[in-house]
Order: sequence, then structure tokens, then C-alpha cells
Amino acid sequence: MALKTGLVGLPNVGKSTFCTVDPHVAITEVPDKRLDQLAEIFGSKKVIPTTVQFVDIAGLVKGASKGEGLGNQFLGNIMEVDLVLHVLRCFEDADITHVHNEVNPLDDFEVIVTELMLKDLESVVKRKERLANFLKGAKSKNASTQQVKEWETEQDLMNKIEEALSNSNHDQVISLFNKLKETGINSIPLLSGKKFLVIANLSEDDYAENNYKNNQHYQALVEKFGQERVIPVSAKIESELAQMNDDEAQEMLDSLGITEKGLDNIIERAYNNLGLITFFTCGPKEAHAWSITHNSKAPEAGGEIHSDLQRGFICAEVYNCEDLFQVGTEQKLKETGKLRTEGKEYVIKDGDVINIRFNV
Ligand SMILES: Nc1nc2c(ncn2[C@@H]2O[C@H](COP(=O)(O)OP(=O)(O)OP(=O)(O)O)[C@@H](O)[C@H]2O)c(=O)[nH]1
Ligand SMILES: [Mg+2]
Repeated sequence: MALKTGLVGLPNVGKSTFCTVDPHVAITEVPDKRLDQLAEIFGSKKVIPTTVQFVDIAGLVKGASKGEGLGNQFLGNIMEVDLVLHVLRCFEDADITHVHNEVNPLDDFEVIVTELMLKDLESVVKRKERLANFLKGAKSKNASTQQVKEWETEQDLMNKIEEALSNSNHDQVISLFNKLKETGINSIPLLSGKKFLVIANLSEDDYAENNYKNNQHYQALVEKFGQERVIPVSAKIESELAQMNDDEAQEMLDSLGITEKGLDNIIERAYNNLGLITFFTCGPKEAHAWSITHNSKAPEAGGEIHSDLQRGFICAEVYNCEDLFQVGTEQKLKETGKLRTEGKEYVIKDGDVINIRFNV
């Protein structure tokens, strides 16, 4: 899956500044040194990394769930993403208007999440009505016991989600929504049920030399969401870095005392948060990286490449790229048994290089 993220936040917090490549969607290649190393070993003509899409969603305002500021349309855009990136303004700048006249990222977050939850509440109420109707007509329509059971399970979870939404209990909404997804029941999507990370947009000065650690807004965010969830960036610096080649970018990072690009940091955490891992397919034509969720089996990996590979899956020849880097050739891997054949129950590991045999 090519990961799709959405930048969400109040107006003027720095979403578009961060997402410079195109006014609406920026597609970023996921940096992976292993892929370059593999391409070198195989002499691959083409190198195809995985990508992350950043969708720049227009600023939301209070009342968005009631259609304020084209809110309905913008909220719809959030539906389509795998991961929400809440962009929160942590920089002071008298020239850039803050819609609430004060920099307060925690309050800003509440405003946005409240709109998401209000919208979800509407959807949940509608869904509950439909479920009640389904259940009422179940007998006359001869619905299967299995089907009735699913509707009841969903109804039960919808009741709980409705309560969590009414209590503005965001964490509970997320956990209940995950439960619903785990049942495999095909229900409605929820905006506030999506996984999210928090992007703290800091001033250039605060970002350089890791000064952000002393920024009170950043500290407040870490206290609320935990270090893992909060990613410090300077949208301004990122937008400049995006226009540079690798050498220029490195020079700028060095001069500012920055050890890691905010963008790389976001990608890495997004992968971790969604439980994504990378596997590779390699040959003289191309070295190709693919992402897949943790715990996926070999046929699903095949499905990422082409549906035929999943449908007609026979077996997979597999080894880990780290083993190849140690010995240098596939021949040596065969001799030591590190290159082996696996069946349809094999769970793909991060860094696996696979070759799928199939028949359709
Ligand atoms: N001083 C300062 N200004 C910034 C920073 N990040 C963004 N800005 C400025 O803030 C203004 C708004 O930034 P945008 O990126 O357009 O904001 P947005 O979140 O896309 O806003 P909407 O599209 O209206 O929702 C621009 O003038 C940016 O140059 C920053 O880190 N420091
Ligand atoms: Mg914008």
C-alpha cells in the first residue's frame, strides 16, 4: 500500500508551507539505504522506492461539521487518508494571523477534534437508524443468523461509540473503532477514529540546535500525547529543504545543527504508527521497495505486487537483505540455506527480498 496521509489543522498553521511540491498533494519517496544497496548488487536499471502521499487539506474552522468554511467538503478529504497528521502551530509571529488570536496548540487540537467528532456523531446516529431498520426487517427478509449477529455486534459498538463521542472521549473512540475494524464487519468510516500523529510546527530558531525542547507549546504537546506521537518540524525549513539537492540540504542541516529532516522523521513514525514494514523485489531491471502491514503473509505480499501473484500463489523464494549484504551474492545464500522456499503461511519480515512463484 502506498501510504496516504492528510495534513489537518486550523488555517494558517503551516500545512501548505510544509506540503510545497504541489498545492494539494505531495508525493515523497521513502528513503531506504537498503534499496540502494540492493540496486547496486543486482545492477538494477531502475530503483523504485515506496512513497508517502501528503494531502494538504484546507484549514478547518469551528463549525466545520455544520458546513462552516466549506467544512463538509474538507472533512470528506480526511475520510480517504490512512493517517491524520495534525499540524499544530507552535511558532509566534505577529504578522501571521492566528484564527483565535493566540498560539495555543492544545486548544487548537481540541477545536479540530471536536469538529471531527461532531461530524462522526451525525454519521453514527444515521448508521444506528439503518441498523435498527435492518434488524426490524431481518425476519421478513430471511436474513441469515450470521448476518443478524453482525448487525447486533455493530449496533452494540455503535452505541458505545456514540457515548464516547458524546463524552468527547477521543481515545475511547479510537479504541472502539479499532475493535469494530477487528471484527471484520463492514461498517462506516469515522474521522475521529483514524490513527494520528501530531506535527509541532516551530519557528526556525526554535527548531535549530534542538531548541524546541525548551518551547513551552512543544512541551505541552509532549505531555499530552507522549514523545512518540509528537514530531517537531519547522515547515519553513522543510519547504526550503524540499527545493534543494541532497548535498545542499545536508549543508543546511549541518549549519542549523539539525540531525534529522522533519520529513524523514514523519515518514519513519508514520510507518511505525501504522505497523508498516518494507520488503523488496530485485532484479537487473529494477529494485523495488514495497510496504505492507506487519504480520502479512507471503500471498498478501504477492497481492501488493499484482493480484495474479496472490491468486495463483505457489511459493516464495525468500531471504533477508541483511544476509545478502553480509555475503554479497544469492549463490552464497543458497549454499548456507539462507535463501529458502516458503509457503503461503510464511509471515513477511522487514527487509525480506522475495521472488514469488505463481500460476494462473
Ligand atoms: N514565522 C513563521 N511563519 C510560518 C511558519 N510556517 C508557516 N508560516 C507562515 O504562515 C502562513 C500560513 O502558512 P500556510 O502553510 O499557508 O498555512 P495553512 O496551514 O496551509 O493554512 P490554510 O491553507 O489557510 O489552512 C504563511 O505565510 C507561512 O509562510 C513558521 O514556521 N514560521
Ligand atoms: Mg493551506
